[in-house]
Amino acid sequence: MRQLDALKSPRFTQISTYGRLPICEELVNVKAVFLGIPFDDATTYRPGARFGPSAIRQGSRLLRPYNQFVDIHPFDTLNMCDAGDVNAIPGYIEDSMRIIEEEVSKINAIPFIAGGDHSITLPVLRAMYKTYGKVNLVHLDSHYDFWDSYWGKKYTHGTWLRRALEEGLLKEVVQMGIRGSLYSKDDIEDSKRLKIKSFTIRDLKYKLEEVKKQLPSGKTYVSIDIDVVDPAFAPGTGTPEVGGLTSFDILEIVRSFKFDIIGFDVVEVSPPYDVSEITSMLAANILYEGMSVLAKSTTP
Ligand SMILES: [Mn+2]
Repeated sequence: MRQLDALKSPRFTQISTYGRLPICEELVNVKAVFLGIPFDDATTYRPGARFGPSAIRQGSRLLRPYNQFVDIHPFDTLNMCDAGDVNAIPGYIEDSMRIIEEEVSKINAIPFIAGGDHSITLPVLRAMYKTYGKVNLVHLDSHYDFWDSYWGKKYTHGTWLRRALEEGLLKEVVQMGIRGSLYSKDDIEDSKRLKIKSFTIRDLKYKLEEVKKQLPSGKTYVSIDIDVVDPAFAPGTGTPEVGGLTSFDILEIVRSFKFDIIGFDVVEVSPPYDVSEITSMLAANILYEGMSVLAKSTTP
């Protein structure tokens, strides 16, 4: 109950000097936590996502307790707290992945994760597999992220999904928001071969309601690369692609989720490329909407 009391304390109703949530002291009756994974050594272009967690905490400080569109008090309902950051090791991808998997496995609550580059999702999915067996994945991104390797290397922020499929961690996979230039037409063929339901940005813009019907039901992990949002709304990221979702679009898509959320990440926020906290505030709000949908599903 300690986290709930902290949420009601005067210190918390004012703005915390850390993030929006009180720091976890003990995980009693805590249904969900915020967790930072400050790792960006698997990025292929602009770095900086290791500073995502601290910027997203800063971006969360303006969030108020009641979500009027979902009609829920997410922090209160889930008795949430901030579980701090995973101790990833700069420069050591495989070691960091092992540590991320271990740390996420230890948390007996649904994690809402701030990345970090997209490679962190692979060890998180390994941890999900340990707890739940195979899970569904809803992946919002401007990129496919199922390439086999980059520079001959298997673990990068563009290959995590291929590895997760090879390791048998996933059931249904639905991708949304794909756009931009590709390496070749093979990328499109690969999504069919890998049995992934891939929807482009045009699918989202022109037939969103049909796409929503393709979303899975049951236990589902959500992974959102902030670059699914247009760089005009989310400039602080490593591999921006023009012609994306608006900030309003992404919030509405998350609010429409009906499946059971077992984990949720927002990755690739790179604060050194951000302007006026626009990207980190958006990331904090996307996580808030995810928490709200989960909270709503736990109330009668
Ligand atoms: Mn991406």
